[in-house]
Amino acid sequence: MSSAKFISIEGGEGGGKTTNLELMKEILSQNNIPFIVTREPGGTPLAEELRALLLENRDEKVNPVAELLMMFAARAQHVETVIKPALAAGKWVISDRFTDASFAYQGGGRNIDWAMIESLEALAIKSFKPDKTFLFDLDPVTGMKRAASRSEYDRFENEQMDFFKKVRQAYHRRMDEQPSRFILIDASKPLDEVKLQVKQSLELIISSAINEQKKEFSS
Ligand code: Z5A
Repeated sequence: MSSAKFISIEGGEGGGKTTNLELMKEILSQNNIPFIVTREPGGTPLAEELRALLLENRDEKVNPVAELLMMFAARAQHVETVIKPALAAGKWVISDRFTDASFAYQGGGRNIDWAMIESLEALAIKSFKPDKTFLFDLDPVTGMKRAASRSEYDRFENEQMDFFKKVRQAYHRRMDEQPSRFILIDASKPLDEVKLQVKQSLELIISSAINEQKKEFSS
């Protein structure tokens, strides 16, 4: 059995996912761990097309359930054609967002019933989950200030502050429901401190994976 791990990174706007993803790649490379980096929505040609449809600003109001179904359509394709094959080949997978984002944005932000998302999760991906999830937690007012340096906002970034507050609460609800999977990162701290916490947490995951593998070999 492969001891490759599936790690997702989550959080609201400007929390530093992209910035810390680079650090995670460096640490895995230094430890000679084979890995792929992917993202949601997206990660396959079909899912990237769905991403473009989902993120672009449009005049037509997008129905929240239609949005949720598209997120899961992209995810089903992503899991079966990219994530599971990589793990089976012994490669670690780091995904910039995964199912927790659907609970946070569509459940929290768009008020879709939690149980409905759980049913869809079971149907689309059989509740397949990351081994560990880094949650970059940040007050959305600060997050939006950080993100403000970007030239154009996509359809999600154009939402109101109340939406982002609900997204943050929903991420916390998800973490409270599955505490052992989550690593909470206080993204309000200076970047050096955030990076140190990410480094220490990822190194722990790596050392426990190495121990798991040693046990498998010796049994
Ligand atoms: N979405 C959804 O609704 N449902 C779903 O199921 C899924 C997704 C999967 C695409 O996400 C959108 O899809 C997303 C949710 C929705 N929309 N939103 N919003 P995305 O991940 O592609 O886009 P994003 O959320 O906008 O992420 P981002 O732009 O990549 O942000 P980030 O990675 O968290 O931030 P960053 O680029 O690393 O940092 C922002 C700036 O802050 C940058 O200048 C950094 O240098 C700075 N920074 C970072 N950390 C610090 C600290 N600690 N101190 C000071 N400055 C910092």
